Amino acid sequence: MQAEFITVTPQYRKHIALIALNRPKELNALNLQLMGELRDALVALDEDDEVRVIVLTGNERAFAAGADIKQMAGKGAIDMAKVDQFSTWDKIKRTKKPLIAAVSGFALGGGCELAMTCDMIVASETAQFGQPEIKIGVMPGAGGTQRLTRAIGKARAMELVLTGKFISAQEALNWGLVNRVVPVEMYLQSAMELAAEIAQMSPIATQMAKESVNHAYESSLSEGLYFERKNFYLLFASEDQKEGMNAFIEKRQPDFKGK
Ligand code: DAK
Repeated sequence: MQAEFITVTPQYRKHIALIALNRPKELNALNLQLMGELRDALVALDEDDEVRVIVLTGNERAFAAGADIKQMAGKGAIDMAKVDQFSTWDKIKRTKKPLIAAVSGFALGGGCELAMTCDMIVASETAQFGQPEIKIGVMPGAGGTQRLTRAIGKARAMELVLTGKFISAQEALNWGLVNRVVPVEMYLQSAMELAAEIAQMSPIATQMAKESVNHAYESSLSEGLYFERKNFYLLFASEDQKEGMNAFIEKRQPDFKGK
């Protein structure tokens, strides 16, 4: 089915898919339909062997200005629970392939949370990040209090969540929220360059490495190390491991097949 609020280009570059959020008039506010389309696109791209890395972007003015306030305003707690948006967000979080957010303009509330759900963030120098939910009488609901705190530390996260203030791309870089900041005309290209570097690697290894790094959030150090070790051993069952190591020994570039 054709998506209305996102555009998906499975082979934007070799092995790299691009998803662009596309509700420009509403600053890409994340309504339920958009989130469903995004979830479905990520599931499909995860199953597509030609895709190794996914870049998620918005437009120059906004990555996403948050969940759709107009859609939520009249809802009660039970309405929210029935809609169960968490299952959609959980599915997005479980994307196996590396996911890079290319952010320009506003990344606020659910928009900031969506960027943080990605594995890396490339920001344009005009990007602004924030969790302004407090200003509309609520609080972050899609991981903001947890992921922001882990990314930038308690003191800074507390200030952003309790005041709702925005930070610039440069501050986000200084605080470790984003990977790099580039001029606005370069942000998508820069995200593509990072994606292309990763797309050259064994797709099996990148997915297991991603899974292992993410495990650091959810386990004790000893559990995390155990998890990492299992994935490490498992990679020795792949043809890509043989190819990668033999290519090194034979002084040539590896040709990874994802097998
Ligand atoms: N929702 C709906 N419409 C929005 C919107 C939003 N979040 N943000 C902007 N828009 C709309 C505006 O209403 C306006 O529409 P019209 O009036 O033209 O019809 C249009 O986009 C352009 O916005 P502005 O005219 O306001 O543009 P400005 O440049 O003056 O201001 C702004 C830009 C980003 C500072 C401002 O629009 C703004 O403050 N927007 C709201 C930011 C915000 O509060 N975001 C947090 C929303 S709460 C959950 C998952 C996630 C969430 C909750 C639960 N579960 C899994 C359960 C997330 C919650 C949130 O994100």
